[in-house]
Amino acid sequence: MLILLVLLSGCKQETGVGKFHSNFVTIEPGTPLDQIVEMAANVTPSERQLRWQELEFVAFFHFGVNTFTNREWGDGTESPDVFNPSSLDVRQWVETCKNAGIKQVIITAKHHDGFCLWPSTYTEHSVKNSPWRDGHGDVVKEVADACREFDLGFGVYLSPWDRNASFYGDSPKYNKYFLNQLTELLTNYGKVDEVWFDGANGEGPNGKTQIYDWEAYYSHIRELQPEAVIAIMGPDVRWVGTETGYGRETEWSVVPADLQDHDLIAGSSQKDINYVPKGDFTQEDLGSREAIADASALIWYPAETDVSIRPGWFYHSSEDSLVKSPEKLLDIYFSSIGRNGVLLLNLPPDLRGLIHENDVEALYGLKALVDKLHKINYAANAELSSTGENLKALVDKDNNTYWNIENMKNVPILEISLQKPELIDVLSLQENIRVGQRIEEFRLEYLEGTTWKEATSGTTVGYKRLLHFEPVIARDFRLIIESSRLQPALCEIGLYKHPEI
Ligand code: FUL
Repeated sequence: MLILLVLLSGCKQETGVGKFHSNFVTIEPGTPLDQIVEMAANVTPSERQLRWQELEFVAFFHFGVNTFTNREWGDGTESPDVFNPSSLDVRQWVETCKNAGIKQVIITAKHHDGFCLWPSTYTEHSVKNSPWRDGHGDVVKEVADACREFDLGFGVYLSPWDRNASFYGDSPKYNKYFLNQLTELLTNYGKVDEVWFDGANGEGPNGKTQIYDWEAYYSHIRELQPEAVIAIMGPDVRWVGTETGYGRETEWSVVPADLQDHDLIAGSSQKDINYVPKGDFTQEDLGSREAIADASALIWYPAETDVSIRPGWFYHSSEDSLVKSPEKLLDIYFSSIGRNGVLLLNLPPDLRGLIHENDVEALYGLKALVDKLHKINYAANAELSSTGENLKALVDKDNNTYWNIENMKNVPILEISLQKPELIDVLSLQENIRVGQRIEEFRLEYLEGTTWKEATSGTTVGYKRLLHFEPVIARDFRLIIESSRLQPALCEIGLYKHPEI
């Protein structure tokens, strides 16, 4: 396990607190729990994980033969003839994302049907044999180019499960094929920021069993695109465990290393379209003191929360009226980005090869709500007081700086006195994860007359925590960090009005 961890992580960095940290730690049997907790508090993201986390909001484009056959899972027998978008405009996809505040996109270069959106030399099942642009088109290239033009990150989804490759199940041969496809994707399209391997496999009991050479895939990616994160069936980014857009209220980015187990991930992955995943990934608690007590190693393995803007992952005209509303998307925003996750929102291009008007409208509606939410941070002009140092860091919009409470003996309390009483119903907190994820329990109170009353409370913070609570009108607030693994490094605080009020 250790060798694997070193190969996958390879990260040591110096943080603001002057200690060397890394994104994994091994634990000797018999280590007392308080020491394990301290070790957990010092696990930090690798540079590539940090960059990814700070994106906050990324998009999926599910596009391929399924778009034209009106299916969710193709079986690999589709003729490339069906792939024929009438007016594909990838710039429209990427520009829409840019306008909506999305920072990176991931294209389904190959879904389970094995059809490649780039003209792979290793298969005939690709755009090169489609009527689209007389077989001279390359969707992957267009997406990569548009990402560069609009300054967005670029990622590829490459399905390990391939229902078209006749040699799928002939493990060495398919592994070689898969590596060749990775080589094409990772060398011909400039910088790649995320490689997404899903865990789905619908082969029945008599189906083909493919033994994937994950280690070879990972070292190949590290060699060709060292800055790319490898997600889901990969070491850098963890699937949150549902496809609803709702993450855990208690979300630790430091978890036991065995959560990287491929069988575990695949076992809890989607088995068919109507399957509700029920594996360990859906458990409520992955990283609490109890959850890490028996771990032999801990890793920084943060959650990505994926969901589609429509019921399906691929475009179906029958779902044009079922696009999620801006209000629903905002709720998802609170429950993904606001629960220490990165939101991966799927926008499936339609038969024309465009993001449908209804999806664009919903997405722009979300953007307007998010902008309205963040318009005034009432904490920014408030008087902040506490015994800690560098309080200004809490409202400087810089995730590198933080409220330094290293020498504080008692429970940290931050008092926030607004300029005048305001209606407040949203709390935003961020930890400087370069130092580690540490907060276990916090409470926000407001002063009513001479009595402090609870406005809201929570457990983990991590990169970001957003809480929407019953509105209160008050001038004085206080944040109490009731429990923390080592000194917390809170870097930002926000008090806002919910945009729907
Ligand atoms: C799953 C796949 O089976 C779905 O079709 C979709 O691509 C989703 C994001 O991942 O594993």
